[in-house]
Amino acid sequence: MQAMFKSDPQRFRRYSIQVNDIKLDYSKNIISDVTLKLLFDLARSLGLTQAIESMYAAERINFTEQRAALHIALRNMSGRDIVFDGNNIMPQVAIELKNMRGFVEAVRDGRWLGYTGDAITDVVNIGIGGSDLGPAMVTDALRPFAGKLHTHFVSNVDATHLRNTLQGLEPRTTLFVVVSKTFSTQETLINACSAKDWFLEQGATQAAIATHFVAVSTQTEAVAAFGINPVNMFRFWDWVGGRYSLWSTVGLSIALSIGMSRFEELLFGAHTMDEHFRTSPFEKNMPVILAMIGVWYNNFFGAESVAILPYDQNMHRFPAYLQQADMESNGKSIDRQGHTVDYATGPIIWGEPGTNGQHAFYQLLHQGTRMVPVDFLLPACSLNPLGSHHEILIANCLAQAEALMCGKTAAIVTQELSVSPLSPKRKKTLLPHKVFPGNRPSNTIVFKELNPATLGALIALYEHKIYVQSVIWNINAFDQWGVELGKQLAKPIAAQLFSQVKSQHHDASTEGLIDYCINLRRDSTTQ
Ligand code: G6Q
Repeated sequence: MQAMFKSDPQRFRRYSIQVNDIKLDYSKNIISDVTLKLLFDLARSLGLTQAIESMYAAERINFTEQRAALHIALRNMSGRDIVFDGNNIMPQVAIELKNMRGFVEAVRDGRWLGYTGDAITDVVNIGIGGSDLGPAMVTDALRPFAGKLHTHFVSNVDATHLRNTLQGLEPRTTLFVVVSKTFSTQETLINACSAKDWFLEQGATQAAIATHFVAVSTQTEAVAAFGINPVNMFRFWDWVGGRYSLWSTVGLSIALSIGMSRFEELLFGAHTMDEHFRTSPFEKNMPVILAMIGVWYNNFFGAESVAILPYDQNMHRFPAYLQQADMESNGKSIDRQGHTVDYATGPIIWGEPGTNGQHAFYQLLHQGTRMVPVDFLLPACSLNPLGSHHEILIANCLAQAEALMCGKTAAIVTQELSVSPLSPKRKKTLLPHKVFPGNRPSNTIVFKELNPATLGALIALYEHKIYVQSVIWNINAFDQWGVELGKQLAKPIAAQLFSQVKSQHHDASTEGLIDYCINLRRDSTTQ
C-alpha cells in the first residue's frame, strides 16, 4: 500500500467517496483500479443490479420464508409507491408513523398519565435480538438528543437484567414497551410477565396495565392474550425482518427518547443512503464499494473477521448491533440453490469503541498473524466538547489507521534504537519485536457529528453492504434458522429442570450437565 500511495499522490482523492456528510476513505486498502474493476465485474456477473432492483420491487427475496425485505419502505420519503402483493404499502406505513407520533407526543408532553395521574418518567423496552439491539444501540448513540424520559432496555432472561433495571423505578411513572414481532419469544414474554407482576405487587391495579404496558408486534391476538389491549399496540409487518426493524414501530423507544421529529430525521438519513444505493453506479456506490472490499479480503485473503471501531463513546453498542445485522444475515453455508458453499461467507464481526481497544486488542491488529480488516468510524465534531479531548480522539483514530498501513520497518527501528543506551546485544534481541509489518487494511468513515440523520445513513450503509455481500455469496441474508433453532432447543431442557425428571433424550454430556445442575440447585436455598 505504501508503494501505491507513493506512486499516486491522488490516491486519497480517487479512493474516497462522500454521501451527504459521510465520507468513506477506502484508499488504505490493498487495491488498485484493476482490483476494483474485477470486483465490480464480479458483482455485475452475479446479478447485483437485478438483486438491488428486486429488493426495491418488493420481491420475496427472503425466499425461504417467502417474505419480501422491505425495510427501505419504512423510510421511503421519495413519494413513490411500493407495491407488495398488489397493494401500495406506503399508506399503512404512514398510518403507523402517525399513531406513533400521537403516542410519543402524549407521553413526552406529559399528557399520557399513569394510574396515579402522574406523567411518565421512565420507559422500559422489553425485547430481544432485533427487538432490542437496534432500539438500544440508537437510543444510546443519540443520547445527546434525548429529552426528559429515561429509557431502559431489558433483553436477557437472566432475572438480574430485569431486577437491576427496575431498581429505583416507580410503577406509577413507568411505561413498559413490550416488543416482539412474533409475540412468542420466551425471554421477552417471561420478562414482560415478571414486569407485570412487579407492577401489580407494588400496588397498581389490573386496570392500570392499560396505560403502563404497550406492545409492538405483528400479532394482535397474541398481544391481546398476553393482557395488553390491542388499542395500545403498534403494528409492523411480516416484510420487516427483526434485525432490520428499528425503522418501524419497533423504534418506539427511540422516538420516546429523542422525539418523533428526530426519529423521522433518522429515517430520512437512511432514505438518503437508500436512494444513493438504488441509483449510483457500482463504482460510485458506497455500500457496494464497502461490500466488495469486504469480499476481497474475505474470499481472496482468507480474512476471517472484520473489526468495527467507532471513535465515539455513544456508539459503544454499534459493533454489537452490527454483529447481529451481519452475522445473522450472512452467517449461512447453504446457497440459494440449496447446496453447501465451498467458499467463505459472512465474517466474524467484533469491535469496541476507540481508544479503549488500543489498550487491549489492537496489539493483534498490528502484529498478530491474522489479517483483520478494520472499519474506523469517526465524528469530526464532538457533541460533548471538553478541552482537547476530541482532538486527541481524532488523532488516535487517524494514527491507528496510518500505523496499520505503514507499519514500522527494521531500518526505522534500528535508527530509533541507535540513540538508546541499551547494549548492542539487547538492541539486536529487541529489533524484530519492534518491527510492524504494516500493509494492514482499513476503511475510515468520517462524518461531521453523530446526529440522527447521519446515524440513519450509517446504519443503512451497513444494511446494504450486508445485502450486496449476500448476493455475491449467493445466500439468503434475510432468514435466521439458527435463531429459530435456539428458540426450540431450550424448551425440553427447561421442562426437565422444572420437573427434575431424568430423560434419555440428550447426549451423555448434555444429560450429565442437566443432572449436575439439578443436583446443585437441590442443595441450594436460592433456586
Ligand atoms: C432478527 C431475529 C431475532 C429476533 C428475536 C426476537 O432478525 O429474527 O433476533 O429479532 O429473536 O424475535 P421477536 O421480535 O419475534 O420476539
